[in-house]
Amino acid sequence: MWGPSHCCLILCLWAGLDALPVAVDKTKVNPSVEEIQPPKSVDTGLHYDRYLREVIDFLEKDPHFRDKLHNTDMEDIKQGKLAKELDFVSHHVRTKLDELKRQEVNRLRTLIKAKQDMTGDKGMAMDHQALLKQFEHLNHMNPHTFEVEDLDRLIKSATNDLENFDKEQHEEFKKYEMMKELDRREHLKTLDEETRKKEEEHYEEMKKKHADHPKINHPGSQDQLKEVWQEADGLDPNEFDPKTFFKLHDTNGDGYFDEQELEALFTKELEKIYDPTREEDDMLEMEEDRLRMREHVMNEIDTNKDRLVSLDEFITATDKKEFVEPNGWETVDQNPIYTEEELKEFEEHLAREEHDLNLKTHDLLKQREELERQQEQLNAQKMELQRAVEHMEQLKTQKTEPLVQAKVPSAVEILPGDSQPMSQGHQQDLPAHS
Ligand SMILES: [Ca+2]
Ligand SMILES: [Ca+2]
Repeated sequence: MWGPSHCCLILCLWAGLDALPVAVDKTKVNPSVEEIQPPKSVDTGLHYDRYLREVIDFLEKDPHFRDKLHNTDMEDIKQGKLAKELDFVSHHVRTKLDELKRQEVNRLRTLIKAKQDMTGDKGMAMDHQALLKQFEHLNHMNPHTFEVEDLDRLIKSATNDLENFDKEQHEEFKKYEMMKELDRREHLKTLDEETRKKEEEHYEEMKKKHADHPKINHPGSQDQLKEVWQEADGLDPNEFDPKTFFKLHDTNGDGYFDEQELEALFTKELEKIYDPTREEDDMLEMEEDRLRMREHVMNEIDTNKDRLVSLDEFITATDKKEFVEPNGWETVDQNPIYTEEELKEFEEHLAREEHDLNLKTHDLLKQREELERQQEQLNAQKMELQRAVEHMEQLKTQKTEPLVQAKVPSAVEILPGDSQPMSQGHQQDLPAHS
């Protein structure tokens, strides 16, 4: 999709997009071997992914803008210098961007509407303008045209969100590990003395088994890359050449190592530690190790901080002393991820959440009881009403029967010596009907 003249921003954003790992299904205990390969992402996970991609696509079509992108460095881009160049792009591109923005605003409106429908606020008047404020990747005050501010906001939101992505991944992983440990401890409590001892022993044994693996090379070091060169590429280690190596592993041929291409380089290393068929290896820990390796190498090599490794940056790194004589590398399991204190805090946090949930459930149950009570009352009222209607109908028939009889007086009424006095009404009615 991208030509050879990729600019820094597009590469940076695009690399960020491509490098984002697909969320791993934590319920899968034994992922297949293919899953060890770095995941190919189709989506950034940013909710405005499509809008972002389309805007970048169209801007790349404008020669002036593309040219400016080449000559603006990442810091200036982040400062908003690039966004100003939007004023010079062709009318055709601007019109298209306006259209994209209108579509995006409409999408956001639909989102807001759907959310309101779900939460049951249907009847309430919607203040779209106010609700649109929560979306920072465009200027909601002007929903019709795509302006400098829109591009500025889009760049800032995307770089910011993508930078935070790794941080969130680490936090998620930490939570996962703490949860795992809490579950294990809870489970131990349910066992009798003897079984518990056995479980504890098994746990320690698995830990030892996991820790027993070949030496891990420092990510990005000559030893590490040489192993890839020899084992994955099938080349002679004595002929290792950084430039050739770079070309071989710049898979999409754009002249840069993006995050995904870097992560792919660590697969050999990770396979030394993790095997999806072994009980003692947790594949989520492998993903954390992969992320840590990539972050480390990116930090060391990517000197202009555009989240990409250019050939120049790579060659400079291979000239350093550390490339040949690196320090050791510690994997996730070699350092505690959380302290006992943090675990306790997390447990309390979970307890609070559970408590809140219980309170909510209690409230809901009470509401249901109240509704049921009201329903019963309504049913009772309905019955009452029905009875009243029946009674009235009875009265009506009782009232009309004597009238019908009045036309032909019954024998009882004309019998002499009848002790039954006739009702007032009958006395008055009779002459009228006779
Ligand atoms: Ca590349
Ligand atoms: Ca770079």
